[in-house]
Amino acid sequence: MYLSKLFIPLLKENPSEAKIKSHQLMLRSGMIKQSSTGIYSWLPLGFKIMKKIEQIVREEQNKIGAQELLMPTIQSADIWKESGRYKDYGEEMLRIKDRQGKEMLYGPTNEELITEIFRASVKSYKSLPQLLYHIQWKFRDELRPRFGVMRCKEFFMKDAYSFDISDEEANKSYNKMFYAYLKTFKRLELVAIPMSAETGPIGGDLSHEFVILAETGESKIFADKRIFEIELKESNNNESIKELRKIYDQFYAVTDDKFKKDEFDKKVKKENQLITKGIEVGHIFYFGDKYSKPLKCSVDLQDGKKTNVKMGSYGIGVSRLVGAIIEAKFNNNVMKWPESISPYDVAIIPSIKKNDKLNFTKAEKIYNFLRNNNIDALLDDTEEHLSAKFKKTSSRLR
Ligand code: 5CA
Repeated sequence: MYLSKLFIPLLKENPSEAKIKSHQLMLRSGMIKQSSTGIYSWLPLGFKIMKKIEQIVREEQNKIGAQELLMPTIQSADIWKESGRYKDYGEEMLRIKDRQGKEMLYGPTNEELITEIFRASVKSYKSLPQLLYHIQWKFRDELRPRFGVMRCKEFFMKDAYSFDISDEEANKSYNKMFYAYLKTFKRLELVAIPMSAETGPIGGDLSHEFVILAETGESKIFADKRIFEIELKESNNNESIKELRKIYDQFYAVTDDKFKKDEFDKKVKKENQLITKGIEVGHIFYFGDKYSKPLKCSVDLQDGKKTNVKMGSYGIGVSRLVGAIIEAKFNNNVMKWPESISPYDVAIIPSIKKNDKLNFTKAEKIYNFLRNNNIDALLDDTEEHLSAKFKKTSSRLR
């Protein structure tokens, strides 16, 4: 891409509504544009980064055998009535009617829809375990959308769902996801700590929030510092992944809704206590038959009996991650992108004088060579002074 052609509507000032760095920088560098409260358009630069994050998330899901599909954003209210959540979800759900007056909604999550898909075809234990996921827009009519893409109404989420025949088998699926999450965040150069958390409207009694440390985070966290030192070892089978989860579970790490001071003081020595703030970038849940029971999603077992499938769901905030990575890594008003998701691989910044095109021609040669070798390059073809160009282009690249 030639810098002069890049569609990148820069803002000179910080918009007054932007209170945190990531929101300010994303607006100012033309990554996003607010369309209405809590709803954003993703402009080329922001979109490119989000797509790279999405791809890393996808690759790590595929590695543990999860299969990608795509469910629609608009869902029928009927299945939500079957599960009982149509009423429970309250005002956060955007409800709509089609021209026939049929009740529809913009999906805030997909437990019901995936269960409906699953129950329609899977009848035997032989088809289990199964892991399915999609990466799709969600809508939640948040009471107080804020901090740009961090808490907005329309956001891009990876949500996966596991189906097993027993709690024991389901625990293996849960652990696999736990591991895939650690790997995903590591590739994004983030230290995301799994923390015991409340399950809220998703339900169940086992859940971990993956939280990265950031002053501007909305989650208050209480942890044993030593959890940050755990080394992520390659784990290729159920046993080694189970061991890894055990290591994490040894250390106290909870969000404020699960925090109990007595327990914290008892389990964690004063010098290891860490009380700080973080951003929730992922959340995994195990809820057994919470959805399969009301939605009558069962399979035949070997002995002829039937059982409701045991399910879990696993979310990653793909669009939130763009803001979260900025929050975790920015320095002096400059966004710092991990190499794995930087918008361009290489920036070519030649010194170009008005009547001397030699440098530019050389730079273009390199640019074309890189492009022909599938290396995404940005060529600064503007005639500004070299030092100004370095500052501008390299901050965009990083
Ligand atoms: N069904 C489950 C798992 S698939 C679920 O919806 N979990 S969740 O509610 O915790 O959302 C998953 C992730 O989406 C969160 O960890 C967070 O990173 C992201 N997320 C949730 N709400 C928002 C929001 N309003 N704006 C941006 N990202 C959000």
